[in-house]
Amino acid sequence: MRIGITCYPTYGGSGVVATELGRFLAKRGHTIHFISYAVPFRLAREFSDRIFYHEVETVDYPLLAHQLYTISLGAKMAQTIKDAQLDILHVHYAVPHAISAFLARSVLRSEKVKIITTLHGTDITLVGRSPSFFPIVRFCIERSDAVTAVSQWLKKETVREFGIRRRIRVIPNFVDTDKFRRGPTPCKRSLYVKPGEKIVMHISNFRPVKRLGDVIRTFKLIQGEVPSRLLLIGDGPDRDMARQLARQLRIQKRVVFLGKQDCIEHFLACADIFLLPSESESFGLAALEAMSCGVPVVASRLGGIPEIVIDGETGFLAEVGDVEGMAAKAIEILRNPTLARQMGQRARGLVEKKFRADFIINQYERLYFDLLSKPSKRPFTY
Ligand code: GMT
Repeated sequence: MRIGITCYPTYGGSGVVATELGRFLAKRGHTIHFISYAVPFRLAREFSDRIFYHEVETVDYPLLAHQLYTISLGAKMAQTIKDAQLDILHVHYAVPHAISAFLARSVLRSEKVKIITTLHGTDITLVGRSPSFFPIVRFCIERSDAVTAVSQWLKKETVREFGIRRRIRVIPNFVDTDKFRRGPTPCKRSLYVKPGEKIVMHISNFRPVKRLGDVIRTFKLIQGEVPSRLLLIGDGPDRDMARQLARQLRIQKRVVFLGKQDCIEHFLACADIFLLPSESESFGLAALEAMSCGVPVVASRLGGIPEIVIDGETGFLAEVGDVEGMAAKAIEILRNPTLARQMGQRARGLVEKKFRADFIINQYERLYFDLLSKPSKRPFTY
């Protein structure tokens, strides 16, 4: 198949999932055309003669106060559908990608290319829900040939918020279990901790929704009981607040800010515990990546997280903002090597069973083949 993929190319779970999907599909012999404004970051070091990248050009003109990305993307999609004879155009994150895809197909006046929209979370729960976007997002969900959501929770939210009646398939996110595992990646604990100290880790885009302050406060309690250091990977608006808080709590020497990192598997393979105290999370890809590396996760009980972190089995869940509860659970794991090992093994086992790449890629591939085998329901009617 000739498959177009559009995603946000910078750091973020939806871009990671879209890029990995493209990589794995290319390995299966499909031709992949990424359409975006930059090379997706996990693709930058990849070579494949089956993967192409089409850069969206924006128009700069004094009259245009705002960049017309939705239109520019639609134009590039239309051109790529035509030139590369795409069978499938799979967009990740509805806003504005699904809108641009619809525009592209309308311009071409053809329903030959099938549009698949994968909902990732805030495209529904935050951006898509805003009153001005709501009707257009609902329209695009309804007009896509197929819609998938990354968790059962997100599917329910979409149906509830948008009153959607059409079918939404749940295809969860996945992880490359060969890359994300304890064994092969160099684990340089000595770079960050002294012998006997534990590594507590958090990876995110440091936006308020991730509750970085809770990560710091939880760690303050943990390090009071268990010799440990907190490794923070990522960057974003709450970085300075987190530094300041660490100073205020007098733990700044125990908190290491590692900034944005491309090869997070190298770090996760060293971690003893992963914290994800978010106040909204449709899935929580970073938690899945940690689990794939055999790391127990302590996280908020909300959104799609309970679909991957099984409370008491692969980690622990607590209510949002329950810093004491999360710290107590983390301390319980860190003090008990047997529990930590068992939870890590079960986490890895769950990922291998339900979230490994080949298993999920099969589901997307089957969906594409299904759509292509069915004739268009209606003649062109826009
Ligand atoms: O948080 C965002 O808005 C970014 C977005 C993304 O593009 O990565 O994250 C969402 O999609 C991820 C990949 O499916 C999920 O793992 C995240 O849970 C989800 N974020 C939220 O729901 C807040």
